[in-house]
Amino acid sequence: MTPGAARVKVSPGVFLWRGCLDRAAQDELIADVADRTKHAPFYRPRMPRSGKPFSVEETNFGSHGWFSDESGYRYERVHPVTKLPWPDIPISLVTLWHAVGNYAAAPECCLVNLYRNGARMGLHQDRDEAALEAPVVSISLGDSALFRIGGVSRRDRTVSVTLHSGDVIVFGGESRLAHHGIDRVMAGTSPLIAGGGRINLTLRRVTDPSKK
Ligand code: MD3
Ligand code: FE
Repeated sequence: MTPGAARVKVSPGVFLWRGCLDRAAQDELIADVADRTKHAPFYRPRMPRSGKPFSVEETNFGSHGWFSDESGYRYERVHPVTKLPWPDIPISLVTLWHAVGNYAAAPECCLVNLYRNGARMGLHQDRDEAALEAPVVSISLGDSALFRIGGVSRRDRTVSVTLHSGDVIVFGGESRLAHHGIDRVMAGTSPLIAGGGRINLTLRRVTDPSKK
């Protein structure tokens, strides 16, 4: 898990480490996810108000889990189905956060997104966290995906980048409130996940460590 020299600036505040995780590290993460999803299975969040199910399936690790249903977007301490606390964040991911994040406090949420059968994620902002000065660290596993990022205004122009298995991308500073989404996942581009698909792990600080 050594973030090598290949750090690419995608847009202001956005840095991409291509091939940050080798195949062994990717396999280990998939095993970590499989262990934990036995106790905290994937579920389909629903859109606020309409209740329309997401095409992406989700679960979380850590003290805070991101969740959405008819009542809105929020962080929850327990799994919506099992009502148990979320599993712990794998140590290797906490280490990665500290290696690339340039932020003193620990991550509190690892959102796990599973993309199968044409799942996608529309352009949105992440702003349910109190700790907006903390970066967001995202790890791509499995099939390649076309990621799009714009600016703070929804009308700002966007740039697209293909994310491959093992890529790590860090969003900080002025990009923290940038609009972003996954336009499509390219089926059959990676052998990593049994049955195909893409898993994205997103590490976030939720509470502001200076307000505790
Ligand atoms: C840029 N997930 O779960 S991760 C999400 O690949 C989400 O599953 C996408 O957007 C995925 O909210 C993209 C990359 C990401 C995550 C958070 C960000 C990019 C971000 C926050 C601010 C700016
Ligand atoms: Fe997001």
